[in-house]
Amino acid sequence: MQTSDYRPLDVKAIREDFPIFTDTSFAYLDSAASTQTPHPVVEAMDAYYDTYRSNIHRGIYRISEEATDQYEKARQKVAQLINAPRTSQVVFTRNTTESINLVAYSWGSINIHEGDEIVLSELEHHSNLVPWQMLAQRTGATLRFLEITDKGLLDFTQLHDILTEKTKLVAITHVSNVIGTINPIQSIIEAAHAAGAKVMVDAAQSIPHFHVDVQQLDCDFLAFSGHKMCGPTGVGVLYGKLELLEEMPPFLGGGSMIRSVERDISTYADVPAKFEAGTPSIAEAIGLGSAVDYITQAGLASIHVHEQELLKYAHSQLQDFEGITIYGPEPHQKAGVISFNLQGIHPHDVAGILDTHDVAIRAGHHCAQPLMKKLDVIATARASFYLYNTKDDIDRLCDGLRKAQTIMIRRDK
Ligand code: C6P
Repeated sequence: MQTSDYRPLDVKAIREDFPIFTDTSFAYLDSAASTQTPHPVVEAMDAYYDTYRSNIHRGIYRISEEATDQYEKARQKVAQLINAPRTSQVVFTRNTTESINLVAYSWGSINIHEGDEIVLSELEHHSNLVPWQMLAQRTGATLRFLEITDKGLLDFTQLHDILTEKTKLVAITHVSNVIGTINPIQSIIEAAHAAGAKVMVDAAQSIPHFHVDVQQLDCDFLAFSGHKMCGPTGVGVLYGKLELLEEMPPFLGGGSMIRSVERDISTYADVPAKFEAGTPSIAEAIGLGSAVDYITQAGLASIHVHEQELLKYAHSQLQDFEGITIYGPEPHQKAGVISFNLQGIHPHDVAGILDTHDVAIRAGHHCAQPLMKKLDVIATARASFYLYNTKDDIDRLCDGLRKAQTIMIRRDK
């Protein structure tokens, strides 16, 4: 994790970039689901719609060339953000889910066979589980799971036993969206490679929060979503090693992904176009490029340190609540997420009462039902932080929780 660009965040100035925070009483604590959008990102998309809206990679006229140029610049910005060796290794998709499905269908169709094993962890979001279940069902491969300890950390002692010559892929989250655990991804990648397996990193909850360098990690694939990093919905990223992307068959067929088309057969374009069939999310990709500028200017090291402070503060405030269970590891072992339950109150009630207090959190299974089972709960309440959150937001969360306990305990009597 680089700290070279660290300087304290000017959170007051940052909040002014987000029109939604003009309402100063609103505590938005659900950025792990989707972040808010700063004004420069909306402006970048507005500029496309107002001044050069057109399709890309096909129009021989000025505004189409401008649109193509801005779309490709966004790709360059994303490549720089993750330190991809080449810009062409960045494929625009709709979201993390689509990126993972792309790999499961395309790479999986030529590399996974009956008897092969795919290693996942108990922390996975359904997006990094269901596509591999579907692949296993199609091919006769088997899924194996790295378990977590009582503290919510991966049980590293299992890693070397679970990785065998049968392991073809390790598909693992960098950061748990439920309990925030930051996995030791570099060590996992090294161990997987030593066993001859490829690694797919679900970086949906890491890329927005700290520096991730794909060359340093040496991961084979990495996926993330624009809407969790101040960008718009409808655009995501798949990074892949060039030789893997080149050998993979297309995922979707149609316009833009071809080199030539005959009546019965086609040849395909080079990467990334091979994986970007049809008209892509143009404004959204341009917006994502602007979001990359935004979080880079704030500084990813600064964002990480700020979130760590908020997490420590949240832990210190929440742990005093009667009947609270906080899930997952200590603040320094996780990214900006805190999951908890209050004894005797369903997390949906907690979230509903907090909403009447102008505090937005998420409650539910967080698209991680196997993890809920492991934690022996049906749901949790989850507060998550980003660069615009303050300790005041956490104080409001605590006030709302006190209110929830008062209401629900009174009702129970
Ligand atoms: N997690 C949350 O509230 P999409 O929906 O494709 O943009 O992202 C899917 C996804 C994949 N992996 C992880 C680790 C994630 O956290 C998410 C999205 C949101 O936790 C919405 S369920």
